[in-house]
Amino acid sequence: MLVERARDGDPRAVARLITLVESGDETLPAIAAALAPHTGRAQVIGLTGSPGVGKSTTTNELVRALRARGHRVGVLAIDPSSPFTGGAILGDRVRMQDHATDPGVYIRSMSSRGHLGGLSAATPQAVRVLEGAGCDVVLVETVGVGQAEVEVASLADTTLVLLAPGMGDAIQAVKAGILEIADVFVVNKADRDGADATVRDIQGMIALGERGPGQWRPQVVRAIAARGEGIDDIAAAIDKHRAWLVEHDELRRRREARAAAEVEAIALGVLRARIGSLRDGTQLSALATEVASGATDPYAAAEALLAQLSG
Ligand SMILES: Nc1nc2c(ncn2[C@@H]2O[C@H](COP(=O)(O)OP(=O)(O)OP(=O)(O)O)[C@@H](O)[C@H]2O)c(=O)[nH]1
Ligand SMILES: [Mg+2]
Repeated sequence: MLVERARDGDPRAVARLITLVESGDETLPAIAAALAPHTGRAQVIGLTGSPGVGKSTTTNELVRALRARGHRVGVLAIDPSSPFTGGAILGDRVRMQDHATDPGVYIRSMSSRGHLGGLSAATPQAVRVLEGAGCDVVLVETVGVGQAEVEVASLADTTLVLLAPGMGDAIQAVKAGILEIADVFVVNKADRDGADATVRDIQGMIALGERGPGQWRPQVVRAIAARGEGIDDIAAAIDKHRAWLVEHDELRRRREARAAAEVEAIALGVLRARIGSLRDGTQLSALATEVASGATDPYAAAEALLAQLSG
């Protein structure tokens, strides 16, 4: 019923479904089954970058541009570290306030903490909810703190990495392995000193990267998101990347890789939960006693454990 109401465009049903996803609710398999026929078509765009670089401001402007094209848009702002639920990162809400009353836009902040498979499992399901609710495009904002941004890249069709002048961001980008995940670099806050140098640094790094024929060459776009400048260029870079994805059958490949990761994360989560329940029982402790005393080895014990789980 919730899924039907979400499909009818009831924002409270959408919010409720995402809360269920966020909390790893036991009804998720049923929700996923109900959503499945309505998913797989939305364009997913990831935005990542250091705290305060302008992700939410850029997202807000991109939503405006996408709305002007007539798209229904979903926004997920993921906070991988904080334990808040169901609510909002205040800053995100304020920055995206422009669209708060637009029925063609869903904006949601979510925490993935506590979810079985972490960000990698919860976010794709939240994307499905938004797709189910009729969103043509879903923007996913994640603060670039290590692993999270690599995960956001794995679930997006196109990943934007935002940088700002100064702050040694370009060097940081290489350290964190961001060069590999960025389809488009946005040098935001181009109203500040050093934007040219940052653009040059990034372009230099891109030039150094090895790329075979037909491979995507990351685009570099400058923007002043706070003034809505450069947003058309960002949209054009996204379109160009999208066309490349389709032309090289990369869209299908990325989506299948994403689905594989999703299935794996769910399966591992289930497995972990089952092993957790064994830990309290006698089976695992009996095996542990044998391993500790040298009666058996840990590999054989692990095989025995897996056999019990699937048996
Ligand atoms: N000077 C300048 N400031 C900007 C620009 N874009 C955004 N800002 C400001 O930078 C601050 C942070 O912007 P946000 O959009 O919240 O940044 P964010 O990356 O979403 O931040 P977190 O979600 O906290 O990581 C705000 O005060 C914005 O007004 C810009 O192009 N130029
Ligand atoms: Mg933000």
